Amino acid sequence: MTLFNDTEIFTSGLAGKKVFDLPDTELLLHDNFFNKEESNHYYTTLLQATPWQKYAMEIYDKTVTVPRMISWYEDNNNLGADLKKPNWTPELLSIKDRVEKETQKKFNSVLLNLYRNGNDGVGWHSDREQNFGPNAIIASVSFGETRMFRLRHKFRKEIPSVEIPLHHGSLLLMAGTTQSFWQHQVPKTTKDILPRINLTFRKIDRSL
Ligand SMILES: O=C(O)CCC(=O)C(=O)O
Repeated sequence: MTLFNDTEIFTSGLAGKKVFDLPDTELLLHDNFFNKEESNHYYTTLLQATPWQKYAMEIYDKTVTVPRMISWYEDNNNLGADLKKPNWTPELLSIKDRVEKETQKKFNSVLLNLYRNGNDGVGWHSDREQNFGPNAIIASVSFGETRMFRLRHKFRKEIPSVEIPLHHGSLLLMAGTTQSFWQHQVPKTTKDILPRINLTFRKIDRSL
């Protein structure tokens, strides 16, 4: 099946790599990291085959269901016997392999987010958890609808926020001190849009 061939529903962005010249961050965007055919294949397969779940978190004594669906995969030998996660699918393993070859880094887990429409998003946060270790490297792959990825410096309010459109098939690398100094979000939008899937590959050290 050929997807999106006639419609160009999912633009694939401009070719090439972009390194952002911003303080306290190492940020690299690789548009068209996956070509359109690969991206369409991964999009369709992940949309259908992923065990998407609602996720609720405690915020100020209230339980709030986040406006997106999620799924988490992690190497079973990292997790311990009582915490089994779904096994990595062939598609996830091949995406991980490409990302690892490009970054020369090894990842042992991935968080998948499904933004079903413009009502889904993620608020300002940093990916800063103890078991990521200092200066965590996060490799973020996007398939589907282009969504805006915003970054703001946590401490230097004079630095304008940055808006990066994350296109179908793109890879965004966040490294160095990014998670210590910057926050990011994917804002909701009133536009009538199609779903987007985002995968953030991480290295978790459960002994930390
Ligand atoms: O969807 C994205 O591009 C960002 C996802 C994100 O911020 C996260 O998973 O922590």
